[in-house]
Amino acid sequence: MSVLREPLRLSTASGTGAIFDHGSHVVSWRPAGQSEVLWMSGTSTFDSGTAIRGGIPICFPWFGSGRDSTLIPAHGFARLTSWTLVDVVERDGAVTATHSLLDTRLTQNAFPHRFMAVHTARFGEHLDVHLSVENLGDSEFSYEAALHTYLRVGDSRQISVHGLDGVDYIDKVDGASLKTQEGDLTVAAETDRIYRTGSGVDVIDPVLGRTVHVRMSHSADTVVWNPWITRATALADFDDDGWQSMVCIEGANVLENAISLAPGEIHSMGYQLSVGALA
Ligand code: TA6
Repeated sequence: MSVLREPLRLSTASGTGAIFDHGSHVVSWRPAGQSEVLWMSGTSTFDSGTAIRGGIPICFPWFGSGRDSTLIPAHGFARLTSWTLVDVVERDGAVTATHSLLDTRLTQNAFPHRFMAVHTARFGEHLDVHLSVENLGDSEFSYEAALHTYLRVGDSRQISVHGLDGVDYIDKVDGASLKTQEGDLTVAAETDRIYRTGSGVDVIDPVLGRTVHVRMSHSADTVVWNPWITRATALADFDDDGWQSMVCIEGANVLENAISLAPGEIHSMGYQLSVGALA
């Protein structure tokens, strides 16, 4: 295990961002004129053996402990692996960092398939993230994936998440029971839900006086997580009071929405953040 070097810090007139090769993990995005949009834990470890707590972890090729709840490490190996920086390109006022990850003998132990994953993060007026996976082998495989975004908010108890009304969700803090959202989502207890939609949400934040627009492409699920008091305290790398200033809004393809890829096929999922006035 070794300590991670500094992230790649990127800056244009439209904003700044930062990304580690470890996990191809975005840890900062600050559009011009705004405060930081992503939440980072003050107690996150930055070493090669653990996942960074905050920013945008990439969960791949499974989510949590996988579809049969047996897999380790949690959320797959992608966030624990150093990706290869392919290039950094500045264009039209934004800068894009591209990383790739190929299967290795080590990944094949856990996930016996040949693949190439490519992650692009475009830092500009918007933050645009894409994760594509190509099947390089000669038989079909399936995988789960999530862009597990930690959003920084003024006070999680005062936000409302708009865009999920009428959507079915799996409530992981209530025995994975299936429920239907009524109205906007507010956070008033531990929240860990898989909403069966990828149509995007708006996070209305009266304390920071802004709305964060979350848009997704080719994601069938939206995961919403806030650990609340007890879980936050139990997690060593999570600030005890960190639950007050974050909410995870994740674009995902999990459980029966896992992606199947035939040989040579590619699937690409996208996630975009932009900041607007308080709705
Ligand atoms: O996305 C929500 C979730 O799967 C929760 O169940 C919670 O455990 C969280 O991710 C964090 O997982 P981690 O492995 O990073 O501690």
